[in-house]
Amino acid sequence: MPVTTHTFHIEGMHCGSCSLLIDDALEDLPGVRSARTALRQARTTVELDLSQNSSQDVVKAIEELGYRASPLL
Ligand SMILES: [Cu+2]
Repeated sequence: MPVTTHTFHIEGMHCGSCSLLIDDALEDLPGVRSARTALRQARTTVELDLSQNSSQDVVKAIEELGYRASPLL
């Protein structure tokens, strides 16, 4: 399955460490090719192979770190 780009809104980030923490956690997920988290925009953009993972798994991984996440269309 091709890699597609997904964007998520994130609530609860306070500093650059928050966005780096999220980048690292998402890049450890199977199927995630890259993650770019933007503190100021309160969002993350993930390149995801949907044959290996779903956008719901990305939300779950972010929420396990203590942030709130929701997919943006
Ligand atoms: Cu922080």
